Amino acid sequence: MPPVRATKKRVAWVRCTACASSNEKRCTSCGGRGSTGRRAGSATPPPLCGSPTGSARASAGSTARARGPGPPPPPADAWLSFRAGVLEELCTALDRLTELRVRLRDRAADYTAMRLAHARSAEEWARARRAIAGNPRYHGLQLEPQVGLVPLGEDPVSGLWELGVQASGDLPERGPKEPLAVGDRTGVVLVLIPGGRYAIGAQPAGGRHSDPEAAPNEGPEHEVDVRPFLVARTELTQHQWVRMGGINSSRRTPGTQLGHVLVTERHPVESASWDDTAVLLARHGLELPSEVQWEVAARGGRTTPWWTGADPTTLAVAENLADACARRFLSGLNEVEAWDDGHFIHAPVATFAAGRNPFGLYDVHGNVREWCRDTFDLGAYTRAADADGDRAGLAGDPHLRAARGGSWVERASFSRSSKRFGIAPAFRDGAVGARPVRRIAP
Ligand SMILES: [Ca+2]
Repeated sequence: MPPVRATKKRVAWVRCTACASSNEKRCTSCGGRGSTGRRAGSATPPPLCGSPTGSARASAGSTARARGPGPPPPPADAWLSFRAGVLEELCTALDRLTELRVRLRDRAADYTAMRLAHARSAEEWARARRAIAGNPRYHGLQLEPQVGLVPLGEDPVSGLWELGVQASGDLPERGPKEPLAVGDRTGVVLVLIPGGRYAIGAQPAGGRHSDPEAAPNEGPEHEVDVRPFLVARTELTQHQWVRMGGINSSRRTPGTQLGHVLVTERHPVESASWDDTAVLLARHGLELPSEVQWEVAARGGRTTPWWTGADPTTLAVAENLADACARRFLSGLNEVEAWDDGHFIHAPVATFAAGRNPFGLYDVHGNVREWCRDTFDLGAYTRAADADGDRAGLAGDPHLRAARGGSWVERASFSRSSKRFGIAPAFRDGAVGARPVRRIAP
């Protein structure tokens, strides 16, 4: 038997296309898979050594077989578009998250400052609580310390207590017999209005609030049981607005020179929408007044069309309205009062020494009109109001918010205590501002 001749198995040497070394099947140099069986001139290029392409294709193929045929993959451009959309959404969400973190940090700083000041003024609050409880105007009210507010004492003229809003500006020191001073950088000072039954509204004839100019939507005169609340003694100033974190979008900002008038930080903020104002005030525990609260505060217990009296000329030394001065400087003002109050745009708040009403509030009839929180309803005064003046079932135009008081562009008849207006909340008007209120925390 002829010897069996061992046959030598032919080894297919290939050149690894990744590391360029010659190997058998698997590249021993780089550990990858070589270009098995490839010969020069082959039409189909092998996968690269170490490249995931080959194994990935194989894996994808086996996965596809396991899942069945399935839907065809989306076209490449649709896939890219989808990923771009997802990326854009992620970026937008990241921006929002960053903005939210900044706002949360600001809020935390505000509340930290409030807590510290609260602790410092504990003794001050204890004295204020005793004094307020003993003041006959407040009928024994036990006022708990209010976060973010500082007691400023009793006004010597009105006999009402005043409290300052921290983080809204400098808080004034009380002198022995004078009302608190008002400066360019003075913060918000709130007057504590006693609770009780107040009459609001007016009609042309009859009742205590007889007013020949009263429109049907200003009546009927009616009484509301109102609980104590705090209301700013002045319109919100541009300084206060900025200190509280607002962006001043007033048409006439500090430094603007118009004729003989140089606008200062003490001028009221204007051209702020209802929405912007409500949001900013809420950050500081404040809000816009209900129409009930506004009228109670503006009347100061008086029954006449203006707190100054039944004669509009009594406003000449007390309020900034459209007058002879405005006629001289402004074109387009056809109806003005005959007197000259010295101002043709808004004036610094509390300019008129004789402009303090019996509650110690300034500019309620003039300077800038003031937003209220109510939806504007012509029939509101026929509906019941709660102790904060809010009325259930308001059926007015949901796109309008109430505003009260006159302004530097209007005559006295438009500044009466019972006069009511409805303005679109997004509207920015150079003659509309705000006077904040605050409910008392229990
Ligand atoms: Ca006003």
